[in-house]
Amino acid sequence: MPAIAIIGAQWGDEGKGKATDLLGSSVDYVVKFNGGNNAGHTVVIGQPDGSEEKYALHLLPSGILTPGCTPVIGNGVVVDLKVLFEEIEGLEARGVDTSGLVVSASAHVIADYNRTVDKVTERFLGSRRLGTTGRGIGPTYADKMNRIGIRVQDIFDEKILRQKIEGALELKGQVLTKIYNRRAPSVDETLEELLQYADRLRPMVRDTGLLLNQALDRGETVLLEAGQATLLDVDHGTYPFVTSSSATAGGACTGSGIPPMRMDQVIGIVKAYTTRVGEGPFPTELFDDAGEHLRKVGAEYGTTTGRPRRCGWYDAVIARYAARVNGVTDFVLTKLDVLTGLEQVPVCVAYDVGGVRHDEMPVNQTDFHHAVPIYEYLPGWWEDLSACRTFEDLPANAQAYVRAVEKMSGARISVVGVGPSREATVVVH
Ligand code: 2SA
Ligand code: GDP
Ligand code: MG
Repeated sequence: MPAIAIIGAQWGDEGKGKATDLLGSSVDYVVKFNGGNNAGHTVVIGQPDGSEEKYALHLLPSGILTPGCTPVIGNGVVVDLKVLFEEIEGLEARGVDTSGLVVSASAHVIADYNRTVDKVTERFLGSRRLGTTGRGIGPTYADKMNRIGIRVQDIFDEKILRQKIEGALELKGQVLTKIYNRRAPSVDETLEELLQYADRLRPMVRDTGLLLNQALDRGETVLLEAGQATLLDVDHGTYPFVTSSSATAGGACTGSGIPPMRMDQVIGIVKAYTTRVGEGPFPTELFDDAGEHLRKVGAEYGTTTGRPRRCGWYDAVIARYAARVNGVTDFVLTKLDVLTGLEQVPVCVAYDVGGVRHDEMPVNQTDFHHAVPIYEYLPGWWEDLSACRTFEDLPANAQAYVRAVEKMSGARISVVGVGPSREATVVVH
């Protein structure tokens, strides 16, 4: 399987980090193709002494934890250089070899003024805020589209870098001072902030599109790891309550330089219930004890910001939509263990919008805001699933839940997660 994309099928935090890590040992390259340090991917690795090591990755691809696998930051990513080196140092201090990391010369760089613009925009918007992670992601992608962005390759040419910063600050400086009443950094301040990383960054930088296509030519395997998820995708998500990048399978191509026809498999990661962090519509959201139960048992707190995640029941309309938008070939259904101990497990099969049944995602955003879930109730189970390793190990009602959800979701479920660690995984045949 030469090129495989791993995609979030809901609003993120489905367990993409664990899924990437699971496949990591059989792939040659793991590529992050969108987003930046807004992502939080958790990988839990069992140690020979029985203890567990937990890693939270933000900017680096999860493949960095797999010896022999080359981690790649693709052209579709926005890179905060300070965070990049902090994350590298943090992993090195824990004994992880990060020397194989490759960074695209065409990835964009998050400048100090864009972190400020992100945070003050949120404050300025007040009740209309998006609930961003405040990492400067949106303003940096806006600069990219506005053609005033700074790319990794610019860091190695001081004259060009200065010109780019001057160009960007002509606009950003006005926004910061005139609209937000903030001090804009000087050109020299931003220049100095970025140039300090040039020498350390230089050996990592490559034409990653060429590197990855040559790897595929040799028959090597490339895994493309999405940040965020389908419903947060700037085109296909719940706009404007989205992130600013292409988090879907199409984005895996544009964000890496691998053409669509070379993509062999698209794995959708989907949680056995739903969560969302930040603002925006969420039809199956729970505001009662059941939601609190999912948050507590599922440890649903932001990996990057620590924010409590909003929790709700499984939404098959969304899963079907993700299957369609991404061309999902296989789903990994994560966190089934979290549903243990419920008398009945509701699953949303369609929406009621003003008395009209919708089996597909309403194209009109206002309709989605008013969507009321139509539930089917599946019988629950009480057994602890964490030691299950085969589908047959799962209690009958958990098996039935997986099969029912599979039928509604538009693609086969190939793997089920029953705990955070690599080992807590059931392969479904
Ligand atoms: P941004 O910062 O511009 O990308 O925010 C825009 C929206 O995208 C959401 N977003 C996320 N949603 C889920 N998980 C994310 N990563 C972290 C995690 C989040 C955290 O793994 O838990 O720690 O809070 C992520 N990144 C961006 C964000 O909530 C906005 O709705
Ligand atoms: P990502 O952003 O999609 O990589 O997901 P996060 O790492 O932000 O959040 C997923 C959380 O669920 C992490 O804490 C994982 O360790 C954990 N996790 C992943 N799969 C499972 C599972 O099958 N069961 C349980 N209980 N936890 C899981
Ligand atoms: Mg996450």
